Amino acid sequence: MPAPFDLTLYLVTDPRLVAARGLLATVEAAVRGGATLVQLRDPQAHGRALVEQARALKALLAPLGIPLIINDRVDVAVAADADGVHLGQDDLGPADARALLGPHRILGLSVGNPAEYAASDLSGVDYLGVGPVTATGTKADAGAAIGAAGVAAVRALTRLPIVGIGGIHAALAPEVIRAGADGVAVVSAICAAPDPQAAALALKQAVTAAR
Ligand code: TZP
Ligand code: MG
Repeated sequence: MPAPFDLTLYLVTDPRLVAARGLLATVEAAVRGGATLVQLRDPQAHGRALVEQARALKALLAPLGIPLIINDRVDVAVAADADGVHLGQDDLGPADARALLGPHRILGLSVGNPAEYAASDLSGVDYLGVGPVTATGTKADAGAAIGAAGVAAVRALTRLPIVGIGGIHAALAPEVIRAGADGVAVVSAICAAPDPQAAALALKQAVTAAR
């Protein structure tokens, strides 16, 4: 079992959206604003560059007690000694990932809708990313938006912790929480914000108030 983790405000990074401010500065601001978990996501990056970025992020986050999750890449997570991995439906299967990660790292899985949940192998999965909740410009192949009702439908099927993702901003966060999500995951609402710390704070407050 991994150590307990907090899905309240889950920052997912995007290389284009953090380019101007920088990856570390953006993540640092988000954490100051209240982000509770960070995922390094850069689907185009080569393994070597990702490991370097993961090590730098870990050095920033570990002293703060914020877990670092790596998108897709089990090898990168192990190499950089990250806290976990987030898998899509086409990545390594959860059982294979768990075997490579060992028992203590966090394993997340993306689920696009209730049917996809039902068809998923959930062995070794610690939490679900559910969405896109609403339209997102960040991930081209994110699939159809399921709304808060879609989050509620997955919530009804599982006891796993759930984080809503896709097009979420502070005004939408309460609805996602009321649908049964344990937290919200965002890319652009923080990475593209003029003030990522203030954006994170607003999201955190919206989630906390909705509980
Ligand atoms: N997975 C499902 S939607 C999405 C990912 C990575 C992108 C979410 O980005 P944004 O900017 O918060 O809509
Ligand atoms: Mg993926």
